[in-house]
Amino acid sequence: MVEKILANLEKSSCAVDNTFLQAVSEVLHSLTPIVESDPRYEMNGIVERLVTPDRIIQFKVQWLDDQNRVNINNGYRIQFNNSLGPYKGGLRFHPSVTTGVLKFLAFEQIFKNSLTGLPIGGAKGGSDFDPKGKSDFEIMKFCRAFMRELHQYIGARTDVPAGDIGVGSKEIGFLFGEYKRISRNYDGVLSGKPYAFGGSLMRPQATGYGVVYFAQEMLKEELQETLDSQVCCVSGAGNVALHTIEKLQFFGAKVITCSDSEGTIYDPDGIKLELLKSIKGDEKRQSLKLYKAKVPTSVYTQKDDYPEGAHPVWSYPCFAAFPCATQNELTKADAQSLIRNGCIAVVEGANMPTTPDAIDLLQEEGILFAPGKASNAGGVAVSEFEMSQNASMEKWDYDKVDRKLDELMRQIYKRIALTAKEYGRERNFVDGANIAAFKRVAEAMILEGV
Ligand code: NDP
Ligand code: 2IT
Repeated sequence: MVEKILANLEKSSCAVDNTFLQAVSEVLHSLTPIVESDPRYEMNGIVERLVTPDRIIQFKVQWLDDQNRVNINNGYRIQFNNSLGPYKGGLRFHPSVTTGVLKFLAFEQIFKNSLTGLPIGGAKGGSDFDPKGKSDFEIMKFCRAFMRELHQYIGARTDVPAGDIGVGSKEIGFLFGEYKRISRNYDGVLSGKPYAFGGSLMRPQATGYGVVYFAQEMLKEELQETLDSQVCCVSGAGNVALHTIEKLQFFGAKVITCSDSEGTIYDPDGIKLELLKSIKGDEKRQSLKLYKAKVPTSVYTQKDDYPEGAHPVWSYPCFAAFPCATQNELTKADAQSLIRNGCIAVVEGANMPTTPDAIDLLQEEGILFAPGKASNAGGVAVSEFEMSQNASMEKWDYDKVDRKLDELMRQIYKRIALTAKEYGRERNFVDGANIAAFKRVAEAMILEGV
């Protein structure tokens, strides 16, 4: 049945849907045994319903740049599934954004949100707008124009967007300001807001910290290992990467790499986080060349000089690797390089950063592999905590959010490890995550009827 659904989907899809088909294919292959073991899933059309978005919203965003020239971008919101709660998921502003990319991200979000155990459905949105190189004023004008269209589709109990690539608390602040002006509602319609007006403490840190809490639990339970004194490689230099590096360093690890879309830094003495933050933090989005200029002993490799098919960020001996930039950034060649260099765990901070053939290879070689929908779920979980605080007009302190995040990441690890074991797939955390997430969503879909 699963093969038939996948074939139908492939037939009805176009080239921009590649990443969506990749995500669906991985999930459906994990689900084959469970779907075929329970006739209720077929009777209720659960798999077909689950791979079809509830709605795809597309709109035009027109705005004036600093020279008063007219600019036009596409805006999107994909509301994929709200069986477990209001649609929830980030907004991505990046030139590579298409409906295909957002469908993959929204589909993955359903499963991630299910794994948190919290009442949130799956969605994603964004635009092909590129915030890089734009003035704050231009970003503000774009965000206002984007929200003029988006506001009618979202609401604190309907759909709650947040950040993703190219969208941090600066952009969320501008978007929230415009929503408030239009609706006159001061409700939690977006998460990841600045702390000054309803944001949760620790939301900026949550995804990266959660990744490391997950890694710590997995390493302890599976290998009786800790991160202390271990060498780690991280890719990316944005929100998720910076906070992953911060927490890894807190636990005593030595992080030797980071990257952006233009190049890679290798610092054998360990990444200087304060310097990196001064270049990349708070949506500054400057070049990593500035890091090399300040740390002459580091190595900067420009993208044009990368070897064919392999990324230098994964070419150094390390204990664990944390891909935190973007989808399909860690290929089979990179996996081979990590294995050769003694890596024992790959923990995804980004969404689907590892290609399917790389995952297969890592798993065959017994490397612990944590899929992003489990290991990066801390961001959306703290978003849900922010929704809770906004709804009850409360403010939780830093320690409370941190404790709850740590506990939640441990629970996700336990849930997927147990599920994998239960279905005879011990240590296959991809199958464990997909099956555990599916069961919760499918049950809700059956109970609510068609
Ligand atoms: P940011 O925009 O803060 O940072 C993205 C980083 O990845 C930047 O260093 C960027 O480089 C690099 N990057 C982006 N696109 C590419 C590309 N095509 N090739 C190479 N490098 C690229 O985003 P986040 O840190 O928020 O997001 C990173 C990943 O984590 C994404 O996959 C996102 O979906 C996922 N994620 C984010 C969450 C969050 O809470 N923010 C939650 C869960 C997952 P440059 O600066 O040059 O553009
Ligand atoms: O991919 C993700 O989980 C996010 N970008 C965060 C989503 C959210 O609603 O906080």
